[in-house]
Amino acid sequence: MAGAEKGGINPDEERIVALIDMDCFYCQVFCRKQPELKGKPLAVLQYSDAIDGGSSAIAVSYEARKLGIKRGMRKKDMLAISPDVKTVVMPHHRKKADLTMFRAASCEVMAILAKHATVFERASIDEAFIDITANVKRMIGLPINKSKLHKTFVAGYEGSQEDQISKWSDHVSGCDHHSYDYKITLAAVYVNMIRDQILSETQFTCSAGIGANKIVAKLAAGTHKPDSQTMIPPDNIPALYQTINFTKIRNFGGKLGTAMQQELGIQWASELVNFTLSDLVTKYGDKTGQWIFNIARGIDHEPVKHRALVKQSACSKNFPQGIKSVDELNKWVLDLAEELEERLAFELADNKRVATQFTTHMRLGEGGSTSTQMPLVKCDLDHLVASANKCINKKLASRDGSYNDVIFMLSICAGKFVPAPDKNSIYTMLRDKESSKSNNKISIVKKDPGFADDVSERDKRPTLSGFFEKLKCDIPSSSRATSELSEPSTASTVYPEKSEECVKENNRNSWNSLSEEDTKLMLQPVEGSKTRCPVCNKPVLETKLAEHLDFHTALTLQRKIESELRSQDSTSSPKRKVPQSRKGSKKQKISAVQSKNIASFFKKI
Ligand code: TTP
Repeated sequence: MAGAEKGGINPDEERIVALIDMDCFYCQVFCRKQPELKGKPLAVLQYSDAIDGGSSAIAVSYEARKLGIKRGMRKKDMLAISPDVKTVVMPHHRKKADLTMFRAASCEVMAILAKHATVFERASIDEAFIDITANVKRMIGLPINKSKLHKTFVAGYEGSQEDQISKWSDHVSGCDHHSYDYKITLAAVYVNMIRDQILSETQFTCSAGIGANKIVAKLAAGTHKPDSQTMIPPDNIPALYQTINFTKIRNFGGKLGTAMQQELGIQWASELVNFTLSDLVTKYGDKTGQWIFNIARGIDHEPVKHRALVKQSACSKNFPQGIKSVDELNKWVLDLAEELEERLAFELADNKRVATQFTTHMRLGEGGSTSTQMPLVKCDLDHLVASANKCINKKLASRDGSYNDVIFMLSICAGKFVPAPDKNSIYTMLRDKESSKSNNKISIVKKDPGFADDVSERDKRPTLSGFFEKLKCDIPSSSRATSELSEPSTASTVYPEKSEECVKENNRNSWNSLSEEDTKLMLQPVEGSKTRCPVCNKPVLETKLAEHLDFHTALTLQRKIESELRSQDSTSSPKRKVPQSRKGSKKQKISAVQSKNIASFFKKI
């Protein structure tokens, strides 16, 4: 099988993928705002020195890198290396880094990328994969013009950039137009054009990797930075692998990579090929073993997924000294929830979608890192605060009502976005009606003595069942349970320790600056993409969720009608015998109501 896919190409599924990665992104955004910084050694600090005596760099310009300045260095250490280093401090809002300026800049770039690729997958605030197979297909037949391959390198080749392109052009001139080497060269020309456009429209430089799949494109992108691109012809993958530490391969950076380092005793990507499929399957199981075996040969079947919008919105805060009191925790829960609510409001207004899942991540003193998930019924402040408290209490409240651990990092996150239900749907109407009755009172965790809050008190908020209760109708227990904010479930206890991961996730956000046309393009639902219904937790096509929620509402109405009919029945004299024929007519009446008013109207999904 591997032979059939030699060099990372599956003959049935030939793709050309590029990873576009902005160069020292935050530095470039600052330089555009303050042009006097351009070309200078520059570092972006997390905090000003007044806030944190020795704040460290989160982004470093290439001029500063040449001097030996690295990300994570403290300001005083950088100045000791070179007094010429300029520093700027991240903007702050609510005592947290404010990413608005960077998100807006990211949107400008992503909008250009989305226009030029058949499939576009945003990977982080400054990175995106694009599948340009179809774009390249349209170019087949064009002659290769060396001048269009400026700033382009060929992985596996040595020498200057000009030498590499000269050698490669000679090779490609002998290839036919169906060969992958010819097509990847067209792709390099195309990506150069996109990078030029990004530069002229935004003033930002970026780097790119071009290859047969996401894994090799990502590896290639990192080999020549800044403002350059690298193509990786399939036959050159073994040569590239000889120069790359295997932990640099996507997904090998974490626990799996560490375990592999210990168990396989390898350092370079090229060494992976020494292990047989059965070795790898025995050590890592069928799926992971096969996957590693493929990666060793440059094979990766994962397609570029259509994802123009962020997967989730997260707001987080580190507490180096730990949260000291319940008041402090209350304050931060409220602050984070307010920020998240703002972002979710943008998601609704700009992208016409709502989040249906809520996750809380915490880094604790003794409890390590922990993550709790629950369905999100509504994206307002009230629900966000209540959900966060529920998750926090579940983890931290001990029976005597005291803290049982210290929080060093708190992150709240809303995800599993689905298209916003239609304004005219029954679900939306009922939800809005119910919501208008909310007294907007936000209750947070109990003041004293600890976290053990009375959740039932705190969560006295209107729900769908509340709406029906007001109507004095019986809701069967099953529907009541599902229409209320469900109990959180612990999803996993694994959370990326690296703050980088949190920051990157946090960085991903809205698409305010896209044109209507771009937004439409990006909002095209992924064919067949499924989500879980926040009410019944069943998998549902994203595009059908609104309709599915209408079904739940209809079901509740149906039960209400049944219940009303039952109660009418029970209030009638028990002694009075109902003739058989009339009993039958009542059943018919119920079923007539069901079939005419509800069942026939809402299709079960
Ligand atoms: P990166 O793409 O990792 O780095 P970069 O763009 O600064 O530099 P390079 O040219 O090497 O790709 O991160 C993108 C931005 O994300 C970065 O400019 C600053 C921000 N960031 C943080 O805030 N904290 C972090 O720990 C990291 C890694 C990045």
